[in-house]
Amino acid sequence: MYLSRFLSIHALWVTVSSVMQPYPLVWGHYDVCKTQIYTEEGKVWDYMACQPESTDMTKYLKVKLDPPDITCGDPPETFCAMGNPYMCNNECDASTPELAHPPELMFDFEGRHPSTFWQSATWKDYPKPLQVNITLSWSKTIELTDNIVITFESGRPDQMILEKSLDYGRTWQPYQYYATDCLDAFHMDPKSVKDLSQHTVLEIICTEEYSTGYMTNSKIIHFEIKDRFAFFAGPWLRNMASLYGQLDTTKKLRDFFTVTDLRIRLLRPAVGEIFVSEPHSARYFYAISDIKVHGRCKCNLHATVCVYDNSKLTCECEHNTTGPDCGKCKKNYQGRPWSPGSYLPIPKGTANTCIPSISSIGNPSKFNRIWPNISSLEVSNPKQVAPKIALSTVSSVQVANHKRDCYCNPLGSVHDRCNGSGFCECKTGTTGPKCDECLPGNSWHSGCQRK
Ligand SMILES: [Ca+2]
Repeated sequence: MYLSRFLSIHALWVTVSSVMQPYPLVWGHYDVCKTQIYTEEGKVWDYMACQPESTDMTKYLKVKLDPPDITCGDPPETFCAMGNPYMCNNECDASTPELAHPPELMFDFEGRHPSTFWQSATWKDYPKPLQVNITLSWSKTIELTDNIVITFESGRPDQMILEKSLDYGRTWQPYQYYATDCLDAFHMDPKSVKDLSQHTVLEIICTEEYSTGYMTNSKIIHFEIKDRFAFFAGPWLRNMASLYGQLDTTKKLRDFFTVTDLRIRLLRPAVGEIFVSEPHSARYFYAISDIKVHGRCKCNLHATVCVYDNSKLTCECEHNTTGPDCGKCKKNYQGRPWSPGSYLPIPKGTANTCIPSISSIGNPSKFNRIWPNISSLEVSNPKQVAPKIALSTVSSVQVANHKRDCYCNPLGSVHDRCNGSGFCECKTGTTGPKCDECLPGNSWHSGCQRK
């Protein structure tokens, strides 16, 4: 049975690695969860923080359009070519494969000519707005590791919002606004990601960079993940230790790059003129040839493998953790509270392994096998371990580990490590276990400042 399990994991790796597009500059460590090392006690496991490799996440998503019947071709209609409003004899017909433009063509292999693309119906109901929501769902928390790139086959929309959800689509937050005129469309001053800094990186901006409309050759819209990473890791993302340190201690920053769903809200197509030309609705529609989303399953630094089975992504949890995101300790391994792994110290991080529950330590041979460090530290003869002694043994190890590996947000905490009691000492106006949250009346600018 063990062999077949090994083979299935091995087979999975072969499959996964054959489709992976590595981004070595962005990530590259934390690819091993444990190794065997030799000590005086014999062979024992040495545990490390670990995460799945970054990959193309569009293979694992479900796409939903709203309104559901917004795709062109039912009934068949004609539309104008991109960039040429006078060439209007192109056809969309959902019942003819060569003339159909279904949503899956946003995620197929690109690189061929002509491109394959999804297309909406044209703006026949003008002046009623032509609006489409495209929702991408993973049913799993994922961490974005590279820019989201949307390639339009028509002009880029005049108004669009990219949104994210962290709770499987129940609530949504804007990620970025896009418009030809931010002030007019969203009452926001136009900004570029380059105007942001380490301290304003979480600000939601409206950009006019990607909306210069109808008659241009530019087709691409970015949501700039890498530029945001670069505020911490430098322009070529060389100082990853700095980014990892920040992600470790600042929950809001980590959450910013984490999603379960993305939603592209197309609010107004490219028109390229001040007034929309009503008789020419065949000029106005949305068409998208490609969407790129790179990321990894969020496994809380407790897994390197994420399995796609039955249309569902699940972490293959190590470190005695379990759950789709390795978000809790396995039964009988609740000897201390669950904790995510930590990127620190660089380069191996800290596994924060779940340890056997007190009640399960009554079986000394099991206890010794699973948690050898405790026996080597404290118990000279494991066969004589009584439950009462085991309790104090576990708690002393727990505190020692906690102190050694306990990091605080250096901007919000007096020291960058915990104090002797295992707590971060937060500066005035700052709170949270890592001192990365502001008390009411304060806001975050290089730490919490009074508003
Ligand atoms: Ca395509």
